Amino acid sequence: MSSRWPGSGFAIMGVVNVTPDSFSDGGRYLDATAAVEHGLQLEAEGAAILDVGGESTRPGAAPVPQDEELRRVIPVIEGLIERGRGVRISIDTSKSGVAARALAAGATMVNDVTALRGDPAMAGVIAAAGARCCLMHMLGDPRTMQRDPHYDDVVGDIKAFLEERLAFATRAGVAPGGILLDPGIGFGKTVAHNLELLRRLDELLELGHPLVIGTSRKSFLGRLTGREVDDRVAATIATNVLAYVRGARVFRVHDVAPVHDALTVTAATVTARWTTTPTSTTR
Ligand code: HH2
Repeated sequence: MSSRWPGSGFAIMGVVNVTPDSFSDGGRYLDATAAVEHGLQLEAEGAAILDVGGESTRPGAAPVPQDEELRRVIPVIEGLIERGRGVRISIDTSKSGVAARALAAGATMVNDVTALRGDPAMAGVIAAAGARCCLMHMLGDPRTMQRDPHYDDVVGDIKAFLEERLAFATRAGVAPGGILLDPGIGFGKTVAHNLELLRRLDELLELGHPLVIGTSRKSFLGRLTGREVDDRVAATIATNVLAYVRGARVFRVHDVAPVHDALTVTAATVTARWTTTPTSTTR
């Protein structure tokens, strides 16, 4: 059984990267059939949303021309809509042309890591389609973002940035009820910045929008644990549980099943909605 957002507390956004060079799963699902099968598996494991991306955002990633990005993602979105059991599709792109085609193919959300700064037509495309969008913080761009990032106050600076982007999006006609916010873990942040953001995530709740968090397999977890990218599930779970406790409700992850279990238990504990019946056991 999967948790749906909104309503039952949290939503998992499963990552479907149709790229040769994503940092943790590049090349694994470049073929549309493999990507669709992978997405269906993530839905079965509890993902309420699938985030389909055709261009890596890792530091130094090569830019992908629009035609190639479309060739990668559109068949996957069509396949997931045809064969999925109602899973919602988010398109992870910064190009308005890709967003428009993805929305026409059935996606209902745009996850733009530039927060509508990359393509001047993006906000209009989202507004015209009445789609949801995720506005994420990034310092600089993927080529430069990890070069000695600096903030006066990492949480305060990111909060101000997201507030300004929210105002921009709503002025452009994006429905405020469909806007999600993401501090952009790993996008122009040191290990200390990422940890401070997780520790003080609740301060971003004051912006009044659902918070998305994406820590999955990221390098700061490798720096903390000494583990390689494929061996960071426990670290990913720890950060997602903490983010839930601090108020995040949408969790962008590669390893859906274990994170879903962890958040189910966390949500039941924190919200105390689980009722004890006379026949239930305590262990
Ligand atoms: N992280 C990545 C990509 N997109 N979107 C949001 N909203 N939040 C994130 O934290 C986020 C994101 C990076 O992860 P991944 O997709 O696995 O890697 P790559 O960009 O190399 O494809």
